[in-house]
Amino acid sequence: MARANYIPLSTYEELPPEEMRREAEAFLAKMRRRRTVREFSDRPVPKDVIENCILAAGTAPNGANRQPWRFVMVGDPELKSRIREAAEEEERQFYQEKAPKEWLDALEHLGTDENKPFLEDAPWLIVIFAESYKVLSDGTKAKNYYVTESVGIATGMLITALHYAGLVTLTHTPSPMKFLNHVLDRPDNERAFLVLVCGYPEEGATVPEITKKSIEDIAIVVDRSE
Ligand code: IYR
Repeated sequence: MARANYIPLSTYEELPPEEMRREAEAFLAKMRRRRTVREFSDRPVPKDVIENCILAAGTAPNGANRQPWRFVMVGDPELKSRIREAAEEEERQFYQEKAPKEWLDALEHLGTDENKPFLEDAPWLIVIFAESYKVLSDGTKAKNYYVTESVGIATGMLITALHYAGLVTLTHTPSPMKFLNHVLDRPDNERAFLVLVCGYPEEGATVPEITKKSIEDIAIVVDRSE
């Protein structure tokens, strides 16, 4: 492939240390307000808001700039019902047969089960597909790189963008997810990565009282000794 033309980095903005500190603190405060929500209102959310959040996700760093993601925005009630039905079938098997006891024990405090009404209640389901390989116009396959990492980063940015827009999300991972290819008519080179349920919280929605790990628990500092 021809080498890209290199242009000056004109979009970068350096911040004075005080502002840098303020921005980092403000961002943390905003992110600490994000909660995964399982009870959704059916209030509509404009499509252009979701599209802009998806465009923000599409700025994610990724392997060889292949941008190996597809975001299917499902707002059609009929399709949402079909997704709910198929997901609940998979989930019934998960909760009643397949899941090892250790996994069920780990989930118990969240109170999740096979019932997924949010798949119909929420105005949008964003089904994220990872493009495992690209099919060229002559039908040959071209490998994509770091697909899971790339799609994972983009998904994190999408969740952040939707939170910034004043919406709530639920990362839903029915397993297995192959049914989503059939229901949404996606080709074989795409595999469903996760379903991001998105909208307004139901009035009176509750969330589990849980804590996040401290800086000591999640960061290891390797620095020059002072
Ligand atoms: N996919 C199932 C189970 C589930 C698994 C994990 I790990 C969670 O953090 C939450 C749920 C479900 O959606 O119910």
